[in-house]
Amino acid sequence: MRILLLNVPIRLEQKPAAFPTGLGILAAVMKNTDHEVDVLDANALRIDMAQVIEEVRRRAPDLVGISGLVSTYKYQLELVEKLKRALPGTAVVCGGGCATSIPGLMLERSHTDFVVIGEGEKTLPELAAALERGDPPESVLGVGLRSKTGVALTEPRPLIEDLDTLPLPAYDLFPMDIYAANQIWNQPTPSMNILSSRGCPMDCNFCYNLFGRRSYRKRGPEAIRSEVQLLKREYGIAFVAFVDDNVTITRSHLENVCGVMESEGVPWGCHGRVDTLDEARLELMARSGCTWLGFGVESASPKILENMNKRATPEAAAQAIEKTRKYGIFPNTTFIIGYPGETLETIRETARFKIANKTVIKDFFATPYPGTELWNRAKELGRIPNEHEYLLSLNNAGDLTVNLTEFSDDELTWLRRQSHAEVIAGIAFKENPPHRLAPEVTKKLLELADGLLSRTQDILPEIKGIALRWLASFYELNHKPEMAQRCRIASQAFPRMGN
Ligand code: B12
Ligand code: SF4
Repeated sequence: MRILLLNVPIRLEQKPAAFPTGLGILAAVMKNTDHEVDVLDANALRIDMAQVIEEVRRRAPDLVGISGLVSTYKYQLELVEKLKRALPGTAVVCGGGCATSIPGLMLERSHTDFVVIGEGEKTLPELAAALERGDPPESVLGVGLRSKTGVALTEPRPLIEDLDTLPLPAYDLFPMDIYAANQIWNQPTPSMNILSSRGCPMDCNFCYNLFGRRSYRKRGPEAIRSEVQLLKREYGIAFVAFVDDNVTITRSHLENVCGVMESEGVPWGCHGRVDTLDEARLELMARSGCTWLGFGVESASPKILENMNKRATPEAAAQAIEKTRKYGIFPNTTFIIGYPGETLETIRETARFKIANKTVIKDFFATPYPGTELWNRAKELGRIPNEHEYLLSLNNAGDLTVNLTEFSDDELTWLRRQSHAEVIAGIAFKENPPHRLAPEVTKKLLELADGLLSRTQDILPEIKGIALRWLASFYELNHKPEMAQRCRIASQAFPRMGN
């Protein structure tokens, strides 16, 4: 059978940097069968849909396997439609985050023949073999299909117990020069993303766990080493991004990863959880070449963190940021605005936290993904009356797709933008005392103060006080004591920020 694996475009506003690891492993698995395997990576090549259809038509596969996240739902519906029209005899199978989280909808709303739910390494070869032999696909675990009575899902596919039994991704079938050349997390190139584990043992209720809860499995050090060595040898990789949910959660696993990376001598980064980032772990990570560490702070409001079931505190997050910096690793924090229960006060708590911890990052909007608790909550709140319509509108979580708060959409959008501006201003004034500034920086800060003081609506009542105290020092330094005194007196009308 001729099999074509197709990666759909994602985040067209950025250069393609994230190698599709799941599809890469599937390609390697299929290479080890009797089938002929080929890849069309529409994300890396950035070809439009007409070119995709043309290319598929040219290659004339018997089966097309499409991979995409739920945010590519709209694209996938259109693609499947056009594929089935262009090549009616070709079986279409959708897998990945979209098919796994909404198998029923994918079958109802598109003409895909099958969806594969969860891990595809065993399911896809079995499905392809069944189709080739003419066996009933109903016998294959982890598949969604159409039956006489409608949509049917076969029994779930058990998880792959030992990840080390899987082959390395078939990198040679992908346009690796494109992926390697584009920066991941602003780190050096050539770079590549890999995984040292699958799943996450935690249960944050906005997070979609693709492989189900209790699915946390780790790769052994030798498997990780062989992949890093291959990437060094074939692509001269200068940075490895571990995109696992969580590399720091188990000390023994982190030690394995650090051991491999230290001996391979390649700088690396990963995601972790704030409550696991103690000094011993950070020291080990820094020593082994870790330069970037991402963690979700999400909110500095204990109430919102509880709503999220984040099981972490703002204090732990502040400590994690401080210690990460202490060891020379860049802490990349992420935050969410607009969770159910968000108020002006919880937004303020988060903005104050960012200023105190000098983290400049725009919030994501709380975005419910099917299969999460947040999705259930959004449905209970009546905010997703039509799933199909809602899913069509999904894109980046920087866009407001559904409002889960009591604010209006305009208010929530304004709050996100304005709190970001105030955080930038707060950090800029605190970090840049007027006495040691280049003239162009001084000019920028004067403009910033001007803009801030002429505003009528602030999120942080203390932000004008910060600007006024900075102006007071500026005028003092420039021998304008009266102006300085006026600013100092004016600043007293505003509360001071905690630290
Ligand atoms: C790298 C990554 C990305 C990359 C792209 C990844 C890609 N092309 O695969 C980038 C950075 C672009 C990205 C973006 C986003 N991401 Co992301 N991302 C990840 C991350 C960290 C790793 C993905 C990965 O490699 N997984 C491991 C591999 C082994 O699994 P897999 O790819 O799913 O493949 C397996 C199966 O799904 C299946 N399979 C996959 N494809 C196919 C195809 C066929 C034919 C078959 C049969 C089977 C099959 O078999 C594979 C092997 O078992 C995951 C979290 C995680 N740790 O998994 C989130 C994750 C996939 N992302 C997610 C989300 C929500 C997003 C965003 C929407 C978030 C945002 N902030 O806006 C954006 C997309 C925005 C947009 N404009 O569309 C969710 C997915 C939700 C969902 N239901 O799809 C995840 C799970 C994070 C989470 N916990 O919420 N992401
Ligand atoms: S947000 Fe992070 S810690 Fe929470 S469940 Fe998802 S991956 Fe795990």
